[in-house]
Amino acid sequence: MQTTDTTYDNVSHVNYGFQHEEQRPPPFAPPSGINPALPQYHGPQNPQYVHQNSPPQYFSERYSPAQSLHQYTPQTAPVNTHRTVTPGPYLDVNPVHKASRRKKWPFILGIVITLLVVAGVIAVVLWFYGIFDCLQGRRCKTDEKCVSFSQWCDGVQDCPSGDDETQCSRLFGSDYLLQMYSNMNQKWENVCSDGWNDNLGMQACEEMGYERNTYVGYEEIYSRASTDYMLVKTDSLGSSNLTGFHSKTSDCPSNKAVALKCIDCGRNSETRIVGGTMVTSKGVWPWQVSLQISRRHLCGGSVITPYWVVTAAHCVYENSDARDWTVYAGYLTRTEMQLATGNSVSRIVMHNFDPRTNENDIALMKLNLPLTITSNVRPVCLPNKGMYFTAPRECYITGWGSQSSGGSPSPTLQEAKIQLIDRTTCNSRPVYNGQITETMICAGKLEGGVDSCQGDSGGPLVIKENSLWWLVGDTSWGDGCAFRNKPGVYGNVTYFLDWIYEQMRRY
Ligand SMILES: [Ca+2]
Repeated sequence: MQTTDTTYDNVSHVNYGFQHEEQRPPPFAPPSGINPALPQYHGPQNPQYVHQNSPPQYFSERYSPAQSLHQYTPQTAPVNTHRTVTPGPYLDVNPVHKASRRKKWPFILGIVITLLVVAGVIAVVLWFYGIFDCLQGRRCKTDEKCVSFSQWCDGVQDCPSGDDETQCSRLFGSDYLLQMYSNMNQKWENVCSDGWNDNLGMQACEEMGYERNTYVGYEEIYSRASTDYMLVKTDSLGSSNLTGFHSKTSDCPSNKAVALKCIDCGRNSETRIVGGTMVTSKGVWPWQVSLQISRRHLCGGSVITPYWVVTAAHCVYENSDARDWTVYAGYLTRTEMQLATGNSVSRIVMHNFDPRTNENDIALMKLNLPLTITSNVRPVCLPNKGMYFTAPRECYITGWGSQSSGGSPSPTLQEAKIQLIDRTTCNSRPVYNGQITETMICAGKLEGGVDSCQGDSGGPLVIKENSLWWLVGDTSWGDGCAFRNKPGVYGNVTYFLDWIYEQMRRY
C-alpha cells in the first residue's frame, strides 16, 4: 500500500455503478426483455375483404359490405363491367363469379407465403434468444428443463437440482430486512414478524448459504420499504416452515418485518491511530488475511464466514490448486506469520475471470477447518441488496502490499483511507478510458499518492455504515501504484453477491 499525505480533490458525482441490483429483476423474475411478446401481424386479417370497409363512394351507396359479398350481381354493377375502375377485390369478392375465383388463389398464396415468412422470422428470432421452447418460464440452471414463472419460488421443487427454489429469500439494506420472493406478485416482499421464530430464521440463513452455527437471531422492525408482507403459514399441526409462505397485503397485525442476522460480522475494535498508516492493533481489521504459498505472502483476502475467504481471481488464476495455499488470519506482521501454522484450504472457486480485461476478478477460498472467531479474527459483512455506496464515500483499504510500485511487500499491515470514485470519472479518457465495467469499482485519489499496490491484491475495500464494516470491493488492479489519475480498481462485491451466495450454498 502506498500512502503519502495529499489532499483529495472531492469528486461529487454519484457512483451509480453500485446500484444495478435495484433495476435488475430477481434472478427468477420474468426478465423484461427475455420473453418478447409474439410480434403482432398487422396485415389484413382477411385480405379478401380488405377494401370493403372503405369502398369507393359509388359502391357504398348501393351495397353494404355484406351485400357486396353475397348479393352482388353483375347487372347491378355496371361500373365494373365497363372497367372504369381498377379491377381487383371489388370484382373478386363475388363468390359466384367463376373468373374471379381463379384470380383469388394467387392472392391467397401470396398471403400464405407472407405469413410463412413472418413465422420463419419469428422462429429465427426466438431461436436466437434461446427461448424457443421456454416462452412462459425460465430454464433450470443445471439442465435445459423449462419451468414456468409461476413455478419459481412456489415451494415445490421443479428443477431437478431445485434451483427454482434456492434464491427465494434475500437480505435487504443495512438493517438486514428479510425479503422473500412472491411468485404471486412477482416481487420481493418483507416477511411479517407474526409467526416468525428462530427455527425459521436458521432455515432461511441456511438456504442463503450460511452455516446454522453462525446464526445470530432476528429482530422485529417497522419498515417502510414495502407495504406488502409475506406471512408465515402454519399447517394444521401448528408447525411452520419456510416453504409454507403466502402473500397477503393487509394481514400483518404487528405491521413489523423480520430483520435477520445470519452471522455476527463487520465489528472491530476501534483503536486506530488517526492519520497513521501502520496498523498497530490486531482487532482493527480482523477480517484481513494473508494468502501464502510456501510461506511467501502473495495476496490478501477477507474473512466472510469461519469457512470462507474472499480474494481476487487473478491471485489464484495461475495457482488454482487449493493444496498449495495457506491462509493466515489474526496477524499484523509477516514475522509472526513465519512462526504460525496457518489454515489449509480445501477448495478454490474462481469466477469467470478474464485476465485480459480483469473482468470478474473475484474468487473464494474454503478452509479445511473453520476459523476460530476471536476479537482478532472476525468476518466482515457482505453487503446486502439495496445498499448503495456512492462516491465520494470514505472507505479503507488494508494489506501487506508493497509501499511503492515494484517494491517488496510491507513487513506490517498497512491501512489507507481513500474515497470511492464514480465510474463515469474513472472511465474518462485521462483516467481508465472505458476499461471500468460494472464488475469493478474505482477508489483512491485522482491526484495520486495513496493506493493499493502489489501484494494488496484480493484484500478488502471496506466502508462503515450503520456501525458495521461492509466488504465493498476486493483489490484487483491499477496502472502502477498511486500515480496521478490512476486510482485503484476493485472487484465490485455488491455485483458478485448472488455468485458468492451460490458458491457458499453449493460447497
Ligand atoms: Ca418450484
